[in-house]
Amino acid sequence: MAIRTVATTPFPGQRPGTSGLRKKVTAFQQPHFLENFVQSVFDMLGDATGKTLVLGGDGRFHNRSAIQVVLKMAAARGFARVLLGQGGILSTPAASCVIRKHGAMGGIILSASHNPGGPDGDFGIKYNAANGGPAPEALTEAIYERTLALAEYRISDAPDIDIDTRGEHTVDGMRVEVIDPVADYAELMAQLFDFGAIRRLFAGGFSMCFDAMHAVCGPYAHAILEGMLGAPAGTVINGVPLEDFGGLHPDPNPVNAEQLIELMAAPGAPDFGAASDGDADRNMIVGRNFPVTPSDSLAVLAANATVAPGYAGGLAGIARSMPTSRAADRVAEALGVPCYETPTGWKYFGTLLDAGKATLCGEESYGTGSRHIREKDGLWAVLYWLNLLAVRGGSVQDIVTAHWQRFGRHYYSRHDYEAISPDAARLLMQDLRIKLAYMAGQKMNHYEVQSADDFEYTDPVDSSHASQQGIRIMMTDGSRIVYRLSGTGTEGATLRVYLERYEADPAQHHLPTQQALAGLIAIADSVASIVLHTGRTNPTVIT
Ligand code: G16
Repeated sequence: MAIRTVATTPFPGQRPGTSGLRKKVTAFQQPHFLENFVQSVFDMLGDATGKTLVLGGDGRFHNRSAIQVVLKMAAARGFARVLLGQGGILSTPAASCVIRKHGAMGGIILSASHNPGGPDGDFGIKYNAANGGPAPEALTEAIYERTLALAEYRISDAPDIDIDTRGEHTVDGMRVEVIDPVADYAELMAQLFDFGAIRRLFAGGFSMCFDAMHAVCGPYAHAILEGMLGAPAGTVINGVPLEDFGGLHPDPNPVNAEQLIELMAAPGAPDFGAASDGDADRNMIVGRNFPVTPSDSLAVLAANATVAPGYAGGLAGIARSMPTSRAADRVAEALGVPCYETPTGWKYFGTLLDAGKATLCGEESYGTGSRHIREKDGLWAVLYWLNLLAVRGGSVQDIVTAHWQRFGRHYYSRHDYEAISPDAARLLMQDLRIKLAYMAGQKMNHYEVQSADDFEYTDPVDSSHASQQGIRIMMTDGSRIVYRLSGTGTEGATLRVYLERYEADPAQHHLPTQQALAGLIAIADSVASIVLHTGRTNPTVIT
């Protein structure tokens, strides 16, 4: 067997987005496309001699063939060992857990997360560093620069290995250990949560539906919920990972997880519902006919953090992405701990977690997590809720409405305009930036603008700086409108409009969300001239 050096030319557009490089499967199927990116990642890493790389993906179409390519390139790069999830499967949180537990140099995760899969769907790749977290911005930019100058890559001509059988294999002298993708992760969950209390909850007849959306969380949910915690068989639905997610869009929100939402609204609904996404890092929590917003979920978990043994010592701080509602800020204030506001992207939480400044983190995009790993973690959030329900009793709705009574309610919604023209999207944002300077003091319907800006962030730990992270219009009553362009889409551009209104009065906590936000929605549409710029009269998705 030999290492081949293959001449190549750069592909434009290999800049990682909010979370790694995401493109259509057909883009990744072009000769050299994947190899170029992997080589660019490897070129930016230090000496790999004697080091371990973790490898796995969400099982989507193209995962298995990409795994073989990465293995052969890792052998050519000189890694001593690869820990590979059996069948090429590793959820994003499990990969983060395995990197940390086994002291790996880093990991490659093959996933386009919540994006649709299949031959016509999306594929993705991201590099996670030794702390288990997404590569920081400085590294992803360096990788991108490298892709633009790449002239060759190195790959072993060793044959493909059997990735379905656990145990040791060799690729050109590099050891490949095919591991159980669930074991390390399950062990960690059992350390954090009161599995005894949750087992008793299920034994007492508590019912749950977990929708794995035919994505990677299925094996984890089966093993932990039905296996270790004794939930009845059938608790996990859509639990077999499929290459095209069974045609589902594995994005756990009330629009895409329609089957679960309908079930939870039907007579005889289970006590508790939850769903996770393509790579199992996102989660949605649903009570009986009662979806919980991710922002509220973070705030509720923060307010009740100490119910779980792994967090019995309390919180050092909370972190949320800027567009996430400020429900968590109120909890942080009550607890007397700091609340950090970061740009969108889990990578921005890494330094805060490493420095012990934040214990819980969350994002409006159905992401919640903690210091236990360096990624958001879908099943972890579900187990936290189960632990809370087991200790506190009552329903999901009881817990959330009691929380609103204590802290007030942050009505919250996100309106997405998908696949719009990138030029139109840029122009819309540009126009908004021009308007920022004279917005303060303007009266809009019954709102008055207190301030408006383009969010900038200086990391309190490493002082790295990020600018143009979303346009914020803040009202005097605490309401907000935020505009951002998505960094994870693969078709045209996606405009996200985030709407938030604070309501202290419990008598006003029962309104339908879109109704409660109607005034702000009208302002958001007109200030940004959304119809004029995009030609769209309605959002594609409202969550
Ligand atoms: C990724 C990031 C998240 C981010 C989300 C949405 O999630 O990890 O931090 O909130 O994208 O990003 P955008 O608004 O730019 O599309 P995932 O689950 O897709 O990896």
